[in-house]
Amino acid sequence: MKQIVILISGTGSNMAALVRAAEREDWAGRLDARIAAVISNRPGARGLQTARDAGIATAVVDHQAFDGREAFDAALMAEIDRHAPSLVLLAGFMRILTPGFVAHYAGRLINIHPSLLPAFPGLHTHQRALDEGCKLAGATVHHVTAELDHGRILEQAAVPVLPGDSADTLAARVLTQEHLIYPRAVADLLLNM
Ligand code: NHR
Ligand code: GAR
Repeated sequence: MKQIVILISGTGSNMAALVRAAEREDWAGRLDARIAAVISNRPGARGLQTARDAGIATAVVDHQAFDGREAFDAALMAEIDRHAPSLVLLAGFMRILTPGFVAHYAGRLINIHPSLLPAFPGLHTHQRALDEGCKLAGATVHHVTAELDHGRILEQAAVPVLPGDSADTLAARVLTQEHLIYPRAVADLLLNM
């Protein structure tokens, strides 16, 4: 059985969607792997409790306890590699990773980003889409490379921007689609590994 490690920083709703897909009995949409661990860089991340409730091992590697990105990434790598994962999935993970980290997981490091890449890499995507007057927004599942939010695209979903949207209402609409495309993209990847 292939192993997956998921990195989070907050709520972990995408992580929970991936866990549900791995628990599915029916073949359709099933994620054929075991979620070996959920790791957060924030000790207070709500997703840690969600993962524990699902019986999944959790760990915290607090970036604030390290002197610089290289040291943090080295500790994070050590924690991940205990599980010998086939895939490492960023799911609302909020720390930029060093080129060394990305190279170590080349081809097996995946992210979900809340915009229709290549539009709006980086942070505050929903407010930026509203400010530009975008009529469509969405999310992208992509390979992680050293250049932020620039790796090859695996899946995308678009949603309409509606009159009266705030960044929060738009984010919620995008998030419902994230929960569909992330498990699907990972399931497809696993079938071809
Ligand atoms: N690392 C690399 N090398 N490449 C990518 O494509 C990455 C990545 C790390 C995270 C997710 C991401 C996103 O989907 C991601 C993609 C955090 C920041 C950021 O600026 C930007 C993009 C993403 C995640 N983080 C600040 C930092 O200094 C901290 C912000 C905070 O803690 O709230 O690392 O958009
Ligand atoms: C999701 O919308 C995800 O795409 C986004 O944060 C949210 C996390 O929600 N990721 C980023 O903004 C990365 N910079 P979740 O914790 O409930 O999955």
